[in-house]
Amino acid sequence: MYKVYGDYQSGNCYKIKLMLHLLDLPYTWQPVDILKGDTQTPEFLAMNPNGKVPVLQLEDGTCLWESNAILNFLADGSEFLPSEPRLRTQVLQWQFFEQYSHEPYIAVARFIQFYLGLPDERLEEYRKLHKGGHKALKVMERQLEVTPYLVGDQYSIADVALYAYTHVAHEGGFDLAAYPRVREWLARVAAHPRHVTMLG
Ligand SMILES: N[C@@H](CCC(=O)N[C@@H](CS)C(=O)NCC(=O)O)C(=O)O
Repeated sequence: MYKVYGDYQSGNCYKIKLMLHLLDLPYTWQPVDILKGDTQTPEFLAMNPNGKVPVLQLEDGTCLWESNAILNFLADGSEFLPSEPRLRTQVLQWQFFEQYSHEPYIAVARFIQFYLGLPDERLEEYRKLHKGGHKALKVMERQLEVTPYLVGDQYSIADVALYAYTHVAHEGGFDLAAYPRVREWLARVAAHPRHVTMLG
């Protein structure tokens, strides 16, 4: 059985939980308190030298880290990861986009607002993050005007990766009113019969 080290409120950790539910795989969850420094202990750093959740521990003790890498491991051979090289590359394309052009803006703005309570000294940074976050949402909106999921007609781990922080973007102060296709896509993803919510 898999063991996940994670924070329930973290979108990066939620990706793993959602994937395990979509694949109907059993797992245990070990809560990790980021704000208390649980990710910086020698024991945790032995599992992930980068000191971040999520970590997926396999039965043989191997620890995998980086949320999107873990998604690729779990989804291998399933309907959520196409084997055809062009489609598989498009899945990776959206996952790299998520880590470089989406998460650093939307997740960090959410961290400042939701975890830290929007302290004055981070307001300027928060406003700058909004510019980058809206740019990422526009890129998604344009793709979702053309296809129901980020890679064509099939729900894939590209959607799992981007759903995680987009569905809680409002907790970082992002209004999705201007992104109707993104909102329809959020509802489409949430309608999957094995969908699980972040805190569910
Ligand atoms: N690129 C990493 C990012 C992981 C990450 O930023 N995790 C945060 C929680 S969302 C964390 O563990 N922060 C604690 C710390 O940096 O000490 C991934 O996708 O897994």
